[in-house]
Amino acid sequence: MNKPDTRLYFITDSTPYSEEEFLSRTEAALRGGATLIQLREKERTTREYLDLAHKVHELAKRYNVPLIIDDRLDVAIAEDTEGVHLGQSDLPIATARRIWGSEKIIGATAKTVEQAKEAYEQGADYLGVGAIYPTTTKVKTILTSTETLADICKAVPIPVNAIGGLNKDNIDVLKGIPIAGICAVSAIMKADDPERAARELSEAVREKLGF
Ligand code: TZP
Ligand code: MG
Repeated sequence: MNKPDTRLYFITDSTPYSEEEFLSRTEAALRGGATLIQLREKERTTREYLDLAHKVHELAKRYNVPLIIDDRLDVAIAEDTEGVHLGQSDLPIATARRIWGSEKIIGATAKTVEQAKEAYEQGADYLGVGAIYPTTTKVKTILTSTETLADICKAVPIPVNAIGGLNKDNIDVLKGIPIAGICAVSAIMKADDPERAARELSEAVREKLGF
């Protein structure tokens, strides 16, 4: 089992930015203390996704931060990233594990205890659970209660991350729930100063949630 450091899991959204601005914001997030990074692209061609994955991978390597590719095992394999993140309509976790082997990080989205247990049994290394709050990021999701989040943490022995609308001022609601970290897109990506935003979020997580 691979145990990535998911304390501050930064997920990208390149949508409104030029490539230069996107890469500069992404690097700022890495400088600010993101412990794990996911490249999340929904609109790009395979070739464009791969090209961007390569550029982000070069950056992430400099900061020793593992890169996870959202949705697309083929892109992850082609760039030889450290991992892939699969949702409920992507390749099954067991299939990805069979294809890519035991050394790579495979993450899964889970919104119920049943989905969480299934992903764990199929070989997922960590889970993303949410949305905890409504989000402005483009995503097909529903809200997940903090009770369900806590139940999922109890049900599986792998790291569980909370996701959805989280920022430094609203993570108190997660206190006492044994999550391994939080995921954030807009709180970092869309901040005036993404480096400071990542640093402050990382401090808030340490102070308020104790990790
Ligand atoms: N899955 C559930 S909520 C979400 C994803 C990918 C988006 C989270 O984005 P933000 O901007 O941190 O709310
Ligand atoms: Mg997906």
